[in-house]
Amino acid sequence: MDVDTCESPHYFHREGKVRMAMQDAASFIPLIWSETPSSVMLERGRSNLALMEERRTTRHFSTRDVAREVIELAIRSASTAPSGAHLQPWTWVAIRSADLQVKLREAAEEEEQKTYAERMPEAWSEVLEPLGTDAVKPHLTDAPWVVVLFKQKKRLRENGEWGPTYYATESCGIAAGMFIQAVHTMGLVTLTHTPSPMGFLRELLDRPKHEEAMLVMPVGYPAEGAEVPDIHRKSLDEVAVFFDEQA
Ligand code: IYR
Repeated sequence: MDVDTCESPHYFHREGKVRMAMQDAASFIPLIWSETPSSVMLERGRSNLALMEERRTTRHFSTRDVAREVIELAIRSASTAPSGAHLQPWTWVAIRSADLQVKLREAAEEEEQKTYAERMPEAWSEVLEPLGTDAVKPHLTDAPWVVVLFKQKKRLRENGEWGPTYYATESCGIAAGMFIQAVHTMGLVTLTHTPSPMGFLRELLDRPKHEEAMLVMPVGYPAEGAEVPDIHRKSLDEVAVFFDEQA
């Protein structure tokens, strides 16, 4: 998938001329870009890696409040993500409401209890067990904020008809990653929670039918004494293959 090129109007060549193939094409402006010296490039890359290596998913959240602007900044950062045909097929529902968080937790736990007790095959539970996950979700009521990411499966066209969105799962996945990075950069923690099934979220949060909940992310400070599983990340050799003529 090349979501970035989808942001450009599609061009085609005919009789030596380049023509627009799309109606209402966006106009073009110069790319704002200035060269980063290679020493600075590496320095930034290394410090970004060091920062991201410190990111951990914890299940233990403090009830300490977080300013709304922090959440707005994370959502705005995430929403700079590339997306299929630049349709930006996401809706972020940000919740700081004890009442709604209790409702959300109760509904999520109800589904999760069935999942953990009845729906989860052994091949799944054996990989979850070391991570200590279970159907009890205190982080949904402890964290000051819960952000729910909805994927827009359709869009309303100018002619009033519904059309599809494209690569919406990939687009929202990229945006979620950027949200997680923004939260971590600001010194807070989040947890990617995927209640399954999560259809109840559409009704609870009053979202339209063409939107589908994808991720539930409590955001806040870690609790004092918060713990994380003692797990390690794969090395570069384990995750990457290079075809590099200069090596
Ligand atoms: N949705 C459940 C189960 C779960 C599944 C995976 I894959 C995880 O990495 C963690 C949990 C839950 O949120 O508990």
